[in-house]
Amino acid sequence: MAGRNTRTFGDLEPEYAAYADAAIGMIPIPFDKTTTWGKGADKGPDALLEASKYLELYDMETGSEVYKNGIHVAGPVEADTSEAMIEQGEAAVKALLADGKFPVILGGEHSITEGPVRACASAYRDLSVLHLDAHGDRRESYEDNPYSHACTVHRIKQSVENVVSVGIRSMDASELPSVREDTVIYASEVRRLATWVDEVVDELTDAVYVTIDLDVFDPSELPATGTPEPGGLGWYDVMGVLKAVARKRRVVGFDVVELCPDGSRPSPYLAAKLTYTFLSYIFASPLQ
Ligand SMILES: [Mn+2]
Repeated sequence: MAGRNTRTFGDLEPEYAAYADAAIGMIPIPFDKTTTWGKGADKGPDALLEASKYLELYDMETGSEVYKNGIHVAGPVEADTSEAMIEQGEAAVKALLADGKFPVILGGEHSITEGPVRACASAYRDLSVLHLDAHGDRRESYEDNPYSHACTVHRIKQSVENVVSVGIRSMDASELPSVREDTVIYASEVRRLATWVDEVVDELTDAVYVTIDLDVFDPSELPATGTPEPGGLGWYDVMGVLKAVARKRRVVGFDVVELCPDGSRPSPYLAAKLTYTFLSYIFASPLQ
């Protein structure tokens, strides 16, 4: 709609998008400094928000309209260095939590996850992180950079003990000790284990932060990401595990990262629908 501030989610009317009454706060972190192949994750938040204008705001599965809780999109975190971006991301999420709002962070490359996880780890004791990704992300350093998007899980394990990874199908040999410490459901296991969703839920503590690297999806469903990997999960796989976690655990925040817009509509729309549907699951849960 011409003239409307583009930084809203779902093209919401001001009464649902204003900060004061919104239960949900979205923070764009359009950061892309360390990605190694396809560049453009800094364009992810705007593409997701633009696509969100075309969502139908009634969620059929839960029979709910989660937008009525209010969804405010904050000004973006803009930083030139990884250190500054992580600090500002942590501060922005802490401010939302202090105001009692549910944080949703829109990336950006995967390294944006560290600040929000730190903020949630200081707010919730015994926090788990559920990590959806094609990649292990457990390198200690990549291309001589410890802040690389390939190091995210290694870094967040400094503030959170329990990380559960789902969808992994590409990693470096140096990551083996780290994946052996954690619960990892590989993409191949999603295909063949009927019980994988229960296993994921069982391994999570009560409070859970979820980080969703969109390359967890098969590139046939979501091609617009910087480092696509074949053999990925489908929409119903991802939404199935998110629904179970929303119902059985307390989700305290989540991020959606590594959308690298390629000019087509399906990927940004999938990212927007994923964000909205997950919020519908979370807010329909009696635990919320
Ligand atoms: Mn990845």
